[in-house]
Amino acid sequence: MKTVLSEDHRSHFPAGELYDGALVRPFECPERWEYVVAALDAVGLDDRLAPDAVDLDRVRRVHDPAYVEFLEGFWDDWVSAGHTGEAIPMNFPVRRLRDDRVPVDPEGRLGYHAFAAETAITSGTWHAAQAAAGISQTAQRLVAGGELSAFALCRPPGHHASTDQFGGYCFLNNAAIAADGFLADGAERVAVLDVDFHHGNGTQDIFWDRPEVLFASLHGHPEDAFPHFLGWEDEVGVGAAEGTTRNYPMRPGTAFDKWSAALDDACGHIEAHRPEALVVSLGVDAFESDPISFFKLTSDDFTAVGRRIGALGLPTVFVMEGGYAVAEIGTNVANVLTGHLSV
Ligand code: 5XA
Ligand code: ZN
Repeated sequence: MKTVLSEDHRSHFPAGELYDGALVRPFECPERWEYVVAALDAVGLDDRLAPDAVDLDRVRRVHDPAYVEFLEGFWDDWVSAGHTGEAIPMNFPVRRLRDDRVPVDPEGRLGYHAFAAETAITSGTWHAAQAAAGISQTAQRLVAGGELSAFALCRPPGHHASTDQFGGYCFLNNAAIAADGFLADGAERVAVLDVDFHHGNGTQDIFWDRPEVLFASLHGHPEDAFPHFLGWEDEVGVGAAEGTTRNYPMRPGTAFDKWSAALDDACGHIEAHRPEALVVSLGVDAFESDPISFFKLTSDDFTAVGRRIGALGLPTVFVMEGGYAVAEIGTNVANVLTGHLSV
């Protein structure tokens, strides 16, 4: 299995994340990438590939072109308006406010395109986000071209990014871009399996009314976990796409016995969808020691996760999402990939 990766991720690393009433060093940090690379080396997964340049026309198939333009030009507008610090969104068009007017002021546009305040935009954010999308596109191209699987080592992650909003450390939805890439290349049906601890609200939003994409997500229950306002079991898609969204919200303390039953059920729906390719939103923050999550999966469990996904027998693109137990993130990712290859 080839890993597509680039050093460009380093250009996005905000000085601060709003957490617990303070600006802290972001959990989503560059060392995560380094630990993953080292762990892949340790298990011999050292077939590496640099990404092609991002294809923004394809990015605009899943994201609103106005949102892509916002991300691309925002930092210059922010600085031109006299701001000197990182851009942290602070007010949003929520209930009882209007969301049908886009402000002109950069601070207003920032809130318009955001859904959470922990995620700052910096001078290098667009550079890293578009590079991550290019990584995911390159991995998708490898698999569309006949490779059985590929790993897109994306940073920043993507599954919270909706058609026109960023948040939860995500700007462009790398997994959705890969899934849609298969459709653009002629596939009739694809599936996205999201095993990150957090609900993939952005991916769900993007494919909500698209029956050709089956989206299944295993995550902390929205009553208990970010992003809190999406991810209930009764969210199933709309119109012709009804039944092509499957949510598995689970409670604090969930361990592998219950989690793997949900994975089995999700895999059943994926098989029934008869996809030509699978995209896995590979977060490993379901790990027992993750600092911002509450599931209890062990490192060995991640090997079983990879094996179960491998048993689907589908051409598969793994796309890196979350995971913040930095010392173990590499082992957990490597365990999923080696488990997958062992089938
Ligand atoms: O998968 N999403 C994440 O890991 C980010 C969660 C951000 C919580 N504020
Ligand atoms: Zn996560």
